[in-house]
Amino acid sequence: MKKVIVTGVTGQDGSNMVDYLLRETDHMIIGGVRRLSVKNHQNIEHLQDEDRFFLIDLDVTDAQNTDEVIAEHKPDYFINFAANSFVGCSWDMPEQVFETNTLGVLRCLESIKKFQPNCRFYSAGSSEEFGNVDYSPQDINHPIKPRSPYGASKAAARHLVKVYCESYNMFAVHGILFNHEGTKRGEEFVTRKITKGVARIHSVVHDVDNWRKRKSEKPKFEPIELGNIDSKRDWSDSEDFVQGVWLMLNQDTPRNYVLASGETHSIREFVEKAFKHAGFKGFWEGEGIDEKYYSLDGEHKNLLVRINPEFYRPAEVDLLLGNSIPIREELGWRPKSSFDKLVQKMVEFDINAENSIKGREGTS
Ligand code: NDP
Ligand code: GDR
Repeated sequence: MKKVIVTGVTGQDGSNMVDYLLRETDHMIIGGVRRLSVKNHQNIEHLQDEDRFFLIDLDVTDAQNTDEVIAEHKPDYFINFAANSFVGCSWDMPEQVFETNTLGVLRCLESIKKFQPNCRFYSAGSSEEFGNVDYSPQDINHPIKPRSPYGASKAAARHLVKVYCESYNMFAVHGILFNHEGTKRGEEFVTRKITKGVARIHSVVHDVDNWRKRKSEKPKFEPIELGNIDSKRDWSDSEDFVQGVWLMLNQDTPRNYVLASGETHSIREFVEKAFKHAGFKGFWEGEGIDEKYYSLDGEHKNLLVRINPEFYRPAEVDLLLGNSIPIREELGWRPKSSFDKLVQKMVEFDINAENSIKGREGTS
């Protein structure tokens, strides 16, 4: 039985990758988790009774740990999703970001080189490496021009992967993945922040309808606060991307590919679509930091979204749009989702989650 080590399994992609591998292969899957004071295993709770999945301690900031794990388990594949993946905080803790995202990759490559040189390695690259883009859509040959410590950390990792492939004849790929989301997405990322906010507001407004029938006072809700709503991203579903990662790891010779939807949408469009899926008819008013998104409740305007400059970044990536034609044509990658389906799935999931919390509170 082949063995696959996946790091970052408590996060979005790692947990989706494990689900995919359990479904599509008969390999043994080893999930790497780092020690935290409070366990955050909600994304892998459903795997507790899986015979072909177990957890090990693996912190990529510790070389002794990566050495021991590779020497003991001798994996056939090592998929490294471990990272500080939040661009926004990378200006506040650049060293920690490089420690995990760049030196973490270096430690994995070194341990594989020493103890299991035939192991196939995946490094989680990012469209943030392109940063200040020269042309659209961006393909794998686009110049590396990061705009954040996070983007720079991933770009450096990409160079390391290339150096190890060329120097030691290792099989290592650094896929360039554009934004991908889903129901396991962290709540600090803009899509999930919006869909959770929409669900929260939906739940209050839904209650208003009930209370209005009982002629009691209208409850209030806080609007969602966002930063730059004009930046554009190429969003996909993480569940589609894990298949692309696996295809990259199973090509004959290691080659990096871009995974992307080939569509770009602004944060503003995401807001509009998310509220629409929750049954709100919204409209924008004002400009710049005074711009606001409202819905109409009879004569009364409900404030749904406002701008908070606290969420602006020191430097922004204004536009991302990826060209994934090569992996579709050469490796047969076939994403199933779409922007519309993705937003709908996230909004419905978060509304159902709000409703079940409310249901539990109602019965307790
Ligand atoms: P998440 O933030 O959801 O997951 C990151 C994972 O890394 C978590 O499980 C986290 O564990 C783990 N981790 C953090 N530090 C360490 C460490 N020192 N040792 C071991 N594990 C650690 O990210 P995603 O799933 O969204 O992304 C996966 C990878 O893909 C990341 O490398 C990200 O940078 C990259 N990427 C993501 C894109 C996206 O749009 N999602 C696009 C392009 C690249 P813990 O729970 O303990 O914090
Ligand atoms: P990104 O994702 O930086 O593209 O990195 P994020 O969702 O954080 O931001 C996307 C865009 O939305 C703007 N924005 C806000 N962002 C956040 N988080 N919170 C806000 O309130 C807000 N308001 C506006 C941002 O300025 C930005 O333009 C993601 C991560 O998954 C990386 O790990 C990955 O490498 C890249 O995608 C590709």
